[in-house]
Amino acid sequence: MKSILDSRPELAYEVAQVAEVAGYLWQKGWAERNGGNITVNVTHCIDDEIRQMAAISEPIAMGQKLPHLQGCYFFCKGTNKRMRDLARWPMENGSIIRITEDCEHYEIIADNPVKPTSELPAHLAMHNYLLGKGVECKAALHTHPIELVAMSHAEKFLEKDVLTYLLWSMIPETKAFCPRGLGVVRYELPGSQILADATIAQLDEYDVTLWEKHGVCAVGPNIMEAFDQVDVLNKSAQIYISAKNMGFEPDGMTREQMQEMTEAFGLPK
Ligand code: 2HA
Ligand code: ZN
Repeated sequence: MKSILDSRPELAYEVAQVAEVAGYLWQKGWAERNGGNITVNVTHCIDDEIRQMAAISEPIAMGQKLPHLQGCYFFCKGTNKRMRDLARWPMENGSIIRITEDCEHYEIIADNPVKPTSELPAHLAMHNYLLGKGVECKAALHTHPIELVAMSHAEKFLEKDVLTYLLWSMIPETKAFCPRGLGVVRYELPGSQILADATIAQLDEYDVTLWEKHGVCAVGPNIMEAFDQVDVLNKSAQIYISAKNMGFEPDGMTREQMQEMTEAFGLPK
């Protein structure tokens, strides 16, 4: 079948990166059934021929005006599609959408009329917010990492920055590779505008936000880096839980060790 990716190596590369990450999410057990979603801003790969392409769907309302997304293009996982299928057949389980001139609608342009993810309001609101601030974050990822979600069921871990400091102290690399820590959004209905608004409120401080009793939402310059931040945080959660399973509360790195590492790596305080 003809694909928009044919003879467009840059666009094909972006989609291949999404497919690779989708496979990791499935292998990690973070993507049961249709769980999780990915959107990537691919506007930098779009040529004049694509700009002229007719839409293959009606314009679909986004439910909000997102002015910084005017004329942008996104690759989106399809709603109700499985990550494990996205890994193998990305263009059958996702689609490329164009934001229309009024910034209130999108239309699907290729390859198939696959309707985007149910968390599109949160994803597009995040892309809009970051573009408005001039932050170079092209990818947004939502997934259900087991240990982080488990920890979100305890009230004591949901206080601001409690989990950030606990997870940073489990292994030095966590702060090095997730230097802005982990924000927290209290439980809201999946796919809702309230969840989207609460998530963008975290973006000034954090790249990764924990959705209570649900999952995480991460942004990054590309999909691999968004995935890496969640992977690093969840690894720390696994170390914490392993220690608890052995019957003790892990000591964590000391304040002095954290301080030494923060200075050596030139990280924010
Ligand atoms: O896409 O994970 O939160 C399915 C979900 C919704
Ligand atoms: Zn979810």
